[in-house]
Amino acid sequence: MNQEKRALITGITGQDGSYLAELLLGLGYRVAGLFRRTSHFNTHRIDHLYENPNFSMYYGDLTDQFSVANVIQEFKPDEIYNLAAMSYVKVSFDTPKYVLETNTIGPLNILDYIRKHAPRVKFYQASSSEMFGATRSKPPFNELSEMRPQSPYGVSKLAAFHLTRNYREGYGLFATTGILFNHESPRRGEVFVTRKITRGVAAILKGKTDQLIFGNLDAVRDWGHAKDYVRAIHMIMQQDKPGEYVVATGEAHSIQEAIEFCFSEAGLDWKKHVVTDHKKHVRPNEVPYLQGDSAKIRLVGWKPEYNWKGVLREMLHHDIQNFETGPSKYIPFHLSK
Ligand code: NDP
Ligand code: GDR
Repeated sequence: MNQEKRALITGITGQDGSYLAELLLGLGYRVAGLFRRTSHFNTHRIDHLYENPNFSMYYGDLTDQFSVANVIQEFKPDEIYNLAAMSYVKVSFDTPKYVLETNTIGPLNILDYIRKHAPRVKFYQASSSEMFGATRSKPPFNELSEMRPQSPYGVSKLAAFHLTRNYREGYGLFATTGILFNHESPRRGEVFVTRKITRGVAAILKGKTDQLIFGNLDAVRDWGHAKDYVRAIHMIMQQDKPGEYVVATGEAHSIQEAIEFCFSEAGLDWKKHVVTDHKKHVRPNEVPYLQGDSAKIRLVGWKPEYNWKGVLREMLHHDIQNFETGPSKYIPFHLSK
């Protein structure tokens, strides 16, 4: 048990923040989350944790140095998990400056605070397979593969990755990072392609729409389950030395394969319902193929429990079951016309 350990999670209201909070509370940690003021409540992924006496929340924003300093001073964490980010690659082309401020200056605000005031605090940075982008390395990609990001999001994450390394090597901080490939779950944001597929199939089954519009169906991703990946995040933080770790299943499949699988699980013919609109959904630069080689973290004991079909099946069943009662009954514009 880690009765005395205190973990601060930024991005607590997101997919990974919610699963990581559950994992750490289960291990006996005291957990605090940094969250933003929003005009609507957006805490549905963590509402069930509020009653836990070991769980607390602090208002703040990663781009606001004062709020970052304040929560670290008040909560006094032993470990900081920086999961907060503007994480939607497509929108990063529309808001590039904002993305760099959140995803790069944000972690810098934490790193520089702990360098000056709390150098024993451990820091985890959420890095991404998007950093590989249009790499000329051969797949599967590992920690040494070339990184050539294809979006402002990828660039912002690569800059934060290097800042984490700089602060580790230059100042001796325990500043560590996981390069996580795509991971999904029933809590995945509705705009990401897997959730769009599973919600879309549920909407078709309920007669709410009959057409789903996608972008590039040929893109290939290595999909795992967020629950498996937060276990990896915690494991990376518990190593004797900080470093860089790829986290991936090693299996790669196209968007079309994911669509075919989900439609056939639901007894539907995808060709009758799926159309592509490249103008609306294709990105200025695409990342065509992502497949990870996670041999390094597997050597220290990590192994995923889910494969891509297991993740998609769980998401599909969740979305079909909760379609009438949950927020899923609202079909955003990009699902229909
Ligand atoms: P989500 O988009 O679900 O969650 C992002 C979180 O960051 C939300 O809680 C959001 O808050 C918060 N956030 C955004 N901007 C700020 C800010 N300025 N200050 C404070 N909080 C902020 O992402 P995931 O949970 O899927 O991913 C977690 C992290 O891992 C992200 O950094 C992402 O880039 C990275 N990553 C994710 C992968 C994946 O496949 N899921 C793969 C590789 C990396 P709010 O609810 O208010 O918007
Ligand atoms: P990604 O995830 O960009 O890999 O980033 P996303 O699910 O958005 O896209 C995956 C691939 O699917 C293609 N695609 C579509 N994508 C969306 N969202 N909607 C569509 O209609 C659609 N049609 C085709 C995309 O072009 C892309 O190739 C995710 C995020 O979680 C990042 O934060 C994280 O860092 C990376 O995964 C690893």
